[in-house]
Amino acid sequence: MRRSGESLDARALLRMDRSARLMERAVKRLPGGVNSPVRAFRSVGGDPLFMERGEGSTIFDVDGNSYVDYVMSYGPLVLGHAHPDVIGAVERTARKGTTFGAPTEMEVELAELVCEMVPSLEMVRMTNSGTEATMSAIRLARGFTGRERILKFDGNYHGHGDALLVSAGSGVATLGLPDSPGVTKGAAKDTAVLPYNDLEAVRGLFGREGEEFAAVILEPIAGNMGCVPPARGYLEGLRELTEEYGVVLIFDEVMSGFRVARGGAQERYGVVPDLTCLGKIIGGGLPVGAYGGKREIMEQIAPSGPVYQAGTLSGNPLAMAAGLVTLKAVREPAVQERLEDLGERWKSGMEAVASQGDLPYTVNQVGSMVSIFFTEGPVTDFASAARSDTKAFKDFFWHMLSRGVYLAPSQYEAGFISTAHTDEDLDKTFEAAREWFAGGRG
Ligand code: KE4
Repeated sequence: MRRSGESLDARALLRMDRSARLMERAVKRLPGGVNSPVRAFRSVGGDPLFMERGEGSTIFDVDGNSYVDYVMSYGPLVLGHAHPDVIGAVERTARKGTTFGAPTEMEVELAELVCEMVPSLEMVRMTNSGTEATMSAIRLARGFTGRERILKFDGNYHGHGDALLVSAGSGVATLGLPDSPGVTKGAAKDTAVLPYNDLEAVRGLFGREGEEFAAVILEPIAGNMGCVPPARGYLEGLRELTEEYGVVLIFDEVMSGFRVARGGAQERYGVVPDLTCLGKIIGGGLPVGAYGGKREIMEQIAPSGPVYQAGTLSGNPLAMAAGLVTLKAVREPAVQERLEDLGERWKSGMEAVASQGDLPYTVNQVGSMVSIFFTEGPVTDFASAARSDTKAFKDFFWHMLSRGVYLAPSQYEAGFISTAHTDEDLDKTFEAAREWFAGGRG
């Protein structure tokens, strides 16, 4: 049987000295050496790789190692790294100036395009991150309804806004910090948390206290406990309950938006929320978030209404240019079909090799969002995801990395496939995984 120390052997196969030297410097000036916690490899051990460049589906670290990349910056790079059309648009735009603090035509163009693509959007406001989008949507829902309480779901992550950093998924779950220090009782007291995919729990809460709630916010396809699809009827049920109690339904599609259908999960499942939060793909790799929805709600946002929200670089030309190129590409049916096909092939190929091993596994996939969990299925919520054998995941992660396949360094992150991923990339992935499963551990 393979020992848990196996990953040390796998690590030994990687030349990492430049990364190691950079990490020594980084930790002196950056908390944990990184600008976002999940990048620090804390849940898989060891130090992170420092990356030099990306090209298509491949990422290259500073020691000259290359990898098939399934992190893809945690979702934005749906067309792959350094897509020539995106880079060209950013270069051309930058030559005319990078920011003006004044409206520009491209902001109108991107707003029109996003409203054309996403069923719930009549109006939209650009921000600089998904966190800004969700925290603004929450404030807007509270301002619009005059109510204060919000409902979120365990294992869902909506960025690091105080009201939403309560039993979050993603980095917080990975770090095992159910509630971050610094989030005050006052900020958290109005946030209720229920298990994901449990409609009866919502029905019960709302039956007792529904009129107190301003909003329900959820990932319509969860990606921050690993990839977990909505249970049949779950989204429809939430739509009915929120309508019954006058609660704003917010889909956080920062991850699923434009990826699982051109109009995101709301198009895929045919359930239209009142507000939608977007990020990642909408910026094509540059910092963009957005929130939008029904006109009567969005017109409450300053300066047309009293709910304040602002941002120096919101809608900046470089991000708009990258977003426009990216969304014009992903709105094409052929692109969506390719993403769907790649995701399905990844699932079936990974299941085929995992079935050769003796470790329990579950592969979840929606479009080009994928995850393998080392636990008996089904994985339908955070409790079932958290039953995964994270030691096995750690071992798997380092084995795959040493074979040139870069998975997210956490069981609780989804994998992302881009249009740049090839048959060779998938074959390399399956071959590396086959080796691990056949090694007696998996
Ligand atoms: P940002 O503030 O990181 O742009 O977006 C926050 C956010 C909001 N909603 C959802 C559904 C998200 O997945 C995210 C951010 N996702 C993580 C990955 N799980 C970003 C990676 C990181 O934190 O470094």
